[in-house]
Amino acid sequence: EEIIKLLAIDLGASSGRVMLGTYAGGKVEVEEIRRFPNGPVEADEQLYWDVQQLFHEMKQGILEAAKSRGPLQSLSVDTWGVDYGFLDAEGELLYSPHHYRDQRMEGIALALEAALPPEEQFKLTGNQSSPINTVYQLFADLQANPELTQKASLLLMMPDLFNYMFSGTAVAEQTIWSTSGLLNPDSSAPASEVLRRLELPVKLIPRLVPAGTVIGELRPGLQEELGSGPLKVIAGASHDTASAVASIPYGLGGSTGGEGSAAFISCGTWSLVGLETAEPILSAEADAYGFTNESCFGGTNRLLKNITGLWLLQETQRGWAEAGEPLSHQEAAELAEGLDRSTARIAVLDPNDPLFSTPGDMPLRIESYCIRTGQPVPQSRAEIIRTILESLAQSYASTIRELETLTGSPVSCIHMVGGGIQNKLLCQLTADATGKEIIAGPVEASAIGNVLVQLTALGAIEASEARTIVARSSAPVRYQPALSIIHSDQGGQ
Ligand code: ADP
Ligand code: LRH
Repeated sequence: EEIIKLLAIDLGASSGRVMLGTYAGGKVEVEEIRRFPNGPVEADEQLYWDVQQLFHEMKQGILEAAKSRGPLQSLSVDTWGVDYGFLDAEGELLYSPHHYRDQRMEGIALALEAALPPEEQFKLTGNQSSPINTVYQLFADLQANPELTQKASLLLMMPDLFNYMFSGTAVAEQTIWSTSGLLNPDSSAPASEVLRRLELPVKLIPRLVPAGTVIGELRPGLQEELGSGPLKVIAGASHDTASAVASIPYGLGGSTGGEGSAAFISCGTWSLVGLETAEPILSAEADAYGFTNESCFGGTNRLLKNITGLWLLQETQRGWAEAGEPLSHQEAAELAEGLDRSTARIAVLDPNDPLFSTPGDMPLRIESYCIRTGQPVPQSRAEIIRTILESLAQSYASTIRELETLTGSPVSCIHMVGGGIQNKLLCQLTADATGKEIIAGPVEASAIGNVLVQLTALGAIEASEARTIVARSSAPVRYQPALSIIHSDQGGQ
């Protein structure tokens, strides 16, 4: 029986991890080899990726896996969207890549939007305009450092950059580039009108390749250093959200579930709420609601909204830890669960309010948001956490309703994936707020999606089998909406 082992390296905002993926007997398993922090580093009041440290951590993970679990066939890196680094003509990294929570785009957004209004960005690229998008960051970089036009020869999105550092081959993988605001809506080519209007050099964009492309082998020097043998390096679904969505076991939607109408919530630092469509949805209504179009593994479209997710809770917990009163994720969830249901809804936050998007004192910002919007201020830690979770569930529910309006068909059930589904209260609140069945799992969705896409690139599985393999490999947890809420929903129809 064939056993395939490979490494999925997933760089999330709450941590980076090197995961061993094992495919055997028609099932896929992931095992954590190494987990390490992946916070932004600050220098001169700007926020950056710690590229060298991360590369070191990834190498340690490969070394460990090769020694204890080898032989390994391949590796692939996925990261969050929008961030990038530059290579010079010699193929060396130029400058440290910025982190999107850096604030250098603030000063240039108006100038960019004067040349290319948000509605046109949406029409030309399918992407919702946002100051974190690559297009805004690149525009800011070129304004601040005009010499970049000469010095930079390629722009590599972060997973492409790390895959390049491993293999020496530079490509532009479509799923990660679909977050940039620089490609056409189906991510098949650069959005030439955008580049022209903003005077961005097209030569910076490398050769586009689809998710699941073998781009080379681990550099010989690294093979020797890490004792790994000739690993293949694969451009996977290198956007973490594309990988997460590739792991969703659609088709488990229960009695009401038609596959086409199942939605997803990828629940980590961000909450990504959406569904897959055959084509990008470019209507003014989709734009006005705040949706974006990104590419999925296999070339379908992902219509989704980026909602500032458990970041709110992570930042709150970070503040408490710094004040010497740390609280684990599990303790946080349990505290909020302890509140009585009937009095637990204290205030509702809009998680996407710009107030919450940058690092800082989250409880203080929540307080000022509540005062600004005339709502009671949550006082205890339990109340603060509960307010965050209830607000996330409310914002998921309104987004699901918008999706139903846009597609003209009801959402049958919702697949929740990612680290956040370990918060059972959040899953239950989401079932209650949406009135839909929640099918939760897998937790390590990005890593599993990353593994599956590598397996297709290696020719070990067919793309069409991937979701069945996940369904076979682990059972999801189901949450039903509370009865009172179903009744009140039906009453309104
Ligand atoms: P990312 O990929 O953005 O780093 P993850 O998908 O790993 O995010 O999800 C991280 C989030 O999952 C954390 O912010 C935390 O809120 C939640 N989480 C992780 N572990 C637990 C747990 N044991 N109980 C409840 N929530 C958890
Ligand atoms: C989630 C994510 C999301 C956005 C954001 C920047 O981790 O990738 O899809 O692109 O980070």
